[in-house]
Amino acid sequence: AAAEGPIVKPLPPELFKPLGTNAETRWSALAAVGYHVPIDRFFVRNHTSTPIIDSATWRLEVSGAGLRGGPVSFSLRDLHRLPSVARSVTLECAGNGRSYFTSQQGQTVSGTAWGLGAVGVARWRGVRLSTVLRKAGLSSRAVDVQASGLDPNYVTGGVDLGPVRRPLPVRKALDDVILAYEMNGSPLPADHGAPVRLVVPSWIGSASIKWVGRIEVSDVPLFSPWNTQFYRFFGPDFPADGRPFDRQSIKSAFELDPGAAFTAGKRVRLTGRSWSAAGRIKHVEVSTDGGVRWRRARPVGPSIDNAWQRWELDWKPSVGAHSLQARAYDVRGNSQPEVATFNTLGYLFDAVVKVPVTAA
Ligand code: MTE
Ligand code: MO
Repeated sequence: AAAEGPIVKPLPPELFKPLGTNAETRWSALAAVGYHVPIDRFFVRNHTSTPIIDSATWRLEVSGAGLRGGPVSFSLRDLHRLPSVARSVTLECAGNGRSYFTSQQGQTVSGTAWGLGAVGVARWRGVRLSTVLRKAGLSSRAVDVQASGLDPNYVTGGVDLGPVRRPLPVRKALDDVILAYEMNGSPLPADHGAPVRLVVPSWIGSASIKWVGRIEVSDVPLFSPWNTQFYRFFGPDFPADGRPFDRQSIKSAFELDPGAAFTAGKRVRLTGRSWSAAGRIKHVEVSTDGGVRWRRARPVGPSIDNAWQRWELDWKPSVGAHSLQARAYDVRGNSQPEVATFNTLGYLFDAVVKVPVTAA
């Protein structure tokens, strides 16, 4: 794997906000697109940088004491010959919405200061991880399954933490995880994990390991810094060594950027999307008066499990400053709270976001 830039694809400023080695999608860039987020505006979250991998020589090595035999290796062509599946699945960084802990709740958190643009739904095609594990000789002793990325090792505070990796319990690995080689009908692009990445539905984005080179199948529990040091809740409400989590939360976003300007007295169509890792979105409420009155938004298109629900609502703004809010309810009875649970690393912000807009 040759190292390239942090991100290889173009990042036009009207589509992305760059954040260090990452880029977040501008929500205004989703107003004009359909259910799936096109590759040219899908967010990128890189711990280090995007490697360029030759798919002709790339191999996936599956090994470990959770297999009946020795290591088994697959080429991309081998994977293409196995039965494929395609699913629309949300990929969302655990830190999505982190900046609102500070701007709405006045709390200090560390990590990339994402707005709401570290999320996207794409159509992923690939092979079920279960198919590959069974072909590799999965044994009944298997406990955890851990994919490692071929991107440069993550070095922080002078310590080399090794390749980006995180274990999955074998039960999840066999359930709905995909080894994806296509995104929205195209071969997986470099920045999103070419030639092959994991897509782990309902889990935080960090579990969906990009540029997979190796899968370890273990007969004992595995640990990595990506579930012992990061991606845990730390803070006054949690144990000293933090509380681990794996599932994403529930959120809503308007397809506009904070500070958007409208024409007073003229009807506008507000559009947005809501999503929940716990199940399909049931309905969405919108307030245009700072949370006093709430109206049901009209659903647009499908509400897909592990993906999102698009919605719209018409509004005639008066002159002045306004605060727009959207609140989603899923089929499991979850909804968005007024205040998100504080944790020092700023994960899983799920509260209703107040979006300032003006009309003149
Ligand atoms: N996989 C590898 N190998 N290296 C990474 O830095 N970042 C993870 C995950 N997979 C990462 C990775 C994180 S934190 C997220 S949120 C998603 O990839 C982002 O996927 P995307 O860049 O395709 O949007
Ligand atoms: Mo992430």
